Amino acid sequence: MSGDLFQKMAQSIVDGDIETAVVLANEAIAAGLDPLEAINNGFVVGVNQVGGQFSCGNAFLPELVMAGEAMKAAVNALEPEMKKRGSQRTMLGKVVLATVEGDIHEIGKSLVGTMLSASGFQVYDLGVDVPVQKIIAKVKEMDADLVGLSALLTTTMVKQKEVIDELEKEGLRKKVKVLVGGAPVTRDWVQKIAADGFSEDAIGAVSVAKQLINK
Ligand code: B1M
Repeated sequence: MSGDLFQKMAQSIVDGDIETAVVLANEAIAAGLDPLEAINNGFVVGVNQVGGQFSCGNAFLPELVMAGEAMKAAVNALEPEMKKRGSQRTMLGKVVLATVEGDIHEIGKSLVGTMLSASGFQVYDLGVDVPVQKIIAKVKEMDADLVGLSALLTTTMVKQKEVIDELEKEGLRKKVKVLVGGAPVTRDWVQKIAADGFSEDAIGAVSVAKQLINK
């Protein structure tokens, strides 16, 4: 039963069909499915398919855009349920989250933000295409414990390093932990830029964030 639903979810993203994606997301909630399972086994399968087609020239920007919009709508529909399931009372720490400058990919970053807040972190999400200085200013304003930086492009990953360099310059590096992620981010890269933590997905991001601030 859920196999069939997952397949339909993936197809709704491939078709860029926002309405169907939202209907299927709500069906998953009504059936008591774990929203993250719906995302990972259903919708993400579709978005990866479109990404693969795009990279080999069999799909074009409008298809990528529509798949992204449908994916965003599905994740938005599932978000309240994710928060409900993960709701916690204690405040674990303050997080400033952003997709780095030059990069407008927001779905993975927002998913990480949702999971962090559902797990008890106070998250300030600056959105996408965020300049280094804006991130640093927010860290200071919030007296943040952790900065989360998402980058989906090989060309924008370098901005993660720029944020780390700037934290160093401002004398904040020892106090503020840096968690990085996004499809092109590898362990080698994490070592190279001396980030504190890395995760391949949103669930992992929560446990790494907890470890980093000793919670
Ligand atoms: Co773009 N795009 N895109 N795109 N896009 C990719 C990333 C790409 C791999 C597609 C491809 O060619 N196969 C490719 C990058 C190639 C590269 O650099 N190596 C690419 C390209 C080239 C581009 C453009 C340059 C295309 C163009 O204009 N010619 C352009 C760039 C625009 C810009 O940013 N300046 C572009 C634009 C777009 C859209 C706007 C159309 C749309 C985004 C819509 C939106 O976000 N609102 C889009 C989409 C949808 C994709 C793909 C298909 C899907 C991304 C996604 O949402 N995945 C993507 C291919 C792919 O990844 N399969 C692709 C689902 C999401 C849940 O996963 O974001 O990986 P993800 O997040 C995961 C993990 O990575 C991790 O946890 C998340 C949850 O599990 N994670 C973190 C992410 N951030 C984290 C932070 C953490 C920890 C973990 O700590 C802080």
